[in-house]
Amino acid sequence: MQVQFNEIRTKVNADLEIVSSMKEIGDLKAKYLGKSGEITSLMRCMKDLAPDQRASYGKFVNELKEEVSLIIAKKEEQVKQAETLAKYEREAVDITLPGEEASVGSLHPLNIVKNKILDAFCGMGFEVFEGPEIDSDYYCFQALNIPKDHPARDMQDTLYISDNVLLRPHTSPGQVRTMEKKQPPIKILSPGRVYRADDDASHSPMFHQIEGLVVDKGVSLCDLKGLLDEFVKIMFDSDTKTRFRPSYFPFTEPSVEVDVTCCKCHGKGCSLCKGTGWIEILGAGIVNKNVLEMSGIDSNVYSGLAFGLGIERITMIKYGIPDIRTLFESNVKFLKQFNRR
Ligand code: FA5
Repeated sequence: MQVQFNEIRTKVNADLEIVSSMKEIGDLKAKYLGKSGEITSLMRCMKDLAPDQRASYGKFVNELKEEVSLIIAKKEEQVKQAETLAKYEREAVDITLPGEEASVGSLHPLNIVKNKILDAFCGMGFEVFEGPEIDSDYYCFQALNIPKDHPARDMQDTLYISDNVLLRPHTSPGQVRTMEKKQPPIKILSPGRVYRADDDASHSPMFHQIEGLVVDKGVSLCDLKGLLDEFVKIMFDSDTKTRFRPSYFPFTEPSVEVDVTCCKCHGKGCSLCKGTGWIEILGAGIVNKNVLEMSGIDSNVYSGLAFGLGIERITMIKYGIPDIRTLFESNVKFLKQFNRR
């Protein structure tokens, strides 16, 4: 009996020499201590022994069982530690390595400038109203004091869908739609895409405008000048000046075109401003009384100012972009320059 027990001891020790994983420890436990393990089977043999031998046999088997359990548990602890250590080494991170930079997108320059313009005017109490891009002849022209066959229609190369439906050539219909819905005081901005049959380095068939409209009692050209002076100081440098030049728009009377001192040469004259020191940024004026009346506003009580600016034009001036088409080419190298990180 002792010989058999010693054989098992030797076998267990030999097996333990070569195990190196928790899985193998599990297999070893099953082999000796499991339901049909070798030591468990020894226990089962007890019933075949003579009654007087059973007690001492049982004692020996139990001692063997305890001994084997102990040495397996000891080895189990060692293997567990070794496995944990190996896992830590496998998962170790070298925190001295430089990090991998995630590539982050950025706003398109036109959106950066649009947001800046909206922020500037919203800070002065303007609300935003967006009109439709496909609009009627009435809103784009007639209600703006441009009847059918009026020569001023040639000022914009309009893209017609049918006789009365067109892609809006400017955001000025936003003035009419607002005045029809709202009585003064009115102070709105109407941004959006506009379309014209126009295509060269400074003109695009699709571009963006922002219309501004203020209607209240006693609104004058002085208010327009003050408002736009403040706007260009926010948009460009604080020493940027504005200049009003007489112009013509059927929906404003008087009408002006507004220039700012060139942001590249600060008024001295350079290639960007073609030597004049000034760059035109928008059209504006005092809302024509006919337009107020057609939209249901009493022109004897109220007056208004309006302006319309091109976002592409301001973006090109601000960032020194010579060709408008660059803004629509989706060239990632160009667009990455506007990543503000
Ligand atoms: C107008 O569109 C008037 N509705 C503006 C206005 C509003 C005047 C309210 C008075 C009162 P104009 O056609 O000049 O005006 O266009 C305004 C601006 O749009 C221009 O200063 C220019 O910056 C921009 N613009 C005009 N055509 C194009 C084009 N094809 N591509 C890019 N920008 C353009």
